[in-house]
Amino acid sequence: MALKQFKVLIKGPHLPQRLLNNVDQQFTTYRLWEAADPEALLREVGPDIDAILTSGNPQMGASAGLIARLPNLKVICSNGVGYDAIDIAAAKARGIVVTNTPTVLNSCVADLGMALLLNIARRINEADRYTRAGNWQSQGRFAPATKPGGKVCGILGLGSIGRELARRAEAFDMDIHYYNPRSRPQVPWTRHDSLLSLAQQSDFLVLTLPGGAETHHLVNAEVLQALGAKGYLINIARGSVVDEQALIAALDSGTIAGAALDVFEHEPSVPAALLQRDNVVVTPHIASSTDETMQAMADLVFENLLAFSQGEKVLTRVC
Ligand code: 8YV
Repeated sequence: MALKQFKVLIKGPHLPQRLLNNVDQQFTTYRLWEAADPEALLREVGPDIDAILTSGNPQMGASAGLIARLPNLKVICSNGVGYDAIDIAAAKARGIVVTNTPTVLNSCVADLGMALLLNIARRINEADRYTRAGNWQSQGRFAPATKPGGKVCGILGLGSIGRELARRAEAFDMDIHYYNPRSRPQVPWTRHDSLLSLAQQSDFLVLTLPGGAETHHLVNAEVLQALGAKGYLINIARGSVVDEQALIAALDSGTIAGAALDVFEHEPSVPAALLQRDNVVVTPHIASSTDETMQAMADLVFENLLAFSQGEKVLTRVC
């Protein structure tokens, strides 16, 4: 098929400009979110769409409803490793290929996870505010924080990102524990048979598992209770994995010591109760957001789309 005959529906604006430029140059593209009447656009061009370009961002993905509107859809190419916002069952039912961007973002996501752990442990954001407010002069030394070295870093989900996180935590002299549905015999870390057991023994519980129905609210009030009053929760996975109201209640009651969060249940909306606390660090879903990794992800998405459009094997296939 001539490249320009290959029609791509771009789901939303949360995509690197580099990727948008490449796709616009090679294919015929339609920007669903820019359409004055998206429904009219889907009626007009939906039958001819070959591909959806989207991302792992919870606001993007590809719903079963959208997939159903595109009878000629052949491939969904996503910018991101997580594909919980894409209806995989609907895609599989139609034999639609889905691609994502694993591996290229592992180190950046793990870097942010370690940075969030160090930040909440050493209360860096709080110390920054303390200093800027002139409190060092007026109130004296900033109160001591917590030493990560020698503490237990509990990793929920020992996939490729979880293993990168473990390597970083080991470099800070932390004791690595993990819970994963499948044990990883080749790793020298302590495996737990349940999330509750992991939470009970963790000082820092880091979430690196996929989002989706199977992990929805996996971290609930019981798990937070097990993490305990000296425990910290770090989430670089998906907001959906944590019962956010239970987390707020646990912070209110001192059930846990604090939290550092890069993802949220209803992002970009973040509950005010999480923004008004010194013992909560928040970042706006930036774990993979470095120039280098954004470029690598954008190029991988484009290579997948180009390969598919040329009848070649895609590089990183989900289904
Ligand atoms: C992506 C992510 O950058 O990879 C994922 O699943 O959540 C992020 O790393 C984001 O989905 C792109 O918008």
